[in-house]
Amino acid sequence: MSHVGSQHSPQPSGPTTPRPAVSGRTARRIAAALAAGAVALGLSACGGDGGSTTVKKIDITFSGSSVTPNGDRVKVDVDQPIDLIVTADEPGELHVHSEPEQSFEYEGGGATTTIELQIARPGVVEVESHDLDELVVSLEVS
Ligand SMILES: [Cu+2]
Repeated sequence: MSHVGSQHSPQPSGPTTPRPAVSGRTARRIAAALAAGAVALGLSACGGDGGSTTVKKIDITFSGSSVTPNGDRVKVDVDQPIDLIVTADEPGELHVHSEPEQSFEYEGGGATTTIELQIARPGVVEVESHDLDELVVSLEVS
């Protein structure tokens, strides 16, 4: 019999079994799902929580040894643009107790200086004049 050898040909078995051909398609599906997830994350990061983007303007007047306002609480949103509009008879510096702290110089002689700031996290941020040792406003950031 000339075909005996073929009857004893080894069966494919064990680790040499070829894998099903779907693995490539599965990998593409996973990649697509990851991409969709990334888009969703991007949207939620940019969409915000409806916080105001309207500029909050706070007028501050220094005259002699007094300042107006003098310890008022002002509510602002996280990342809302804030303009401190400072009119002063003497030049000085405002201290913003955010993280990190910031200080801004303003002009004197009755000039008006606009200081722009934004607070990135919720909390209470005090704006002080160290020249007068006075609390000007407390920003309630939420
Ligand atoms: Cu300070």
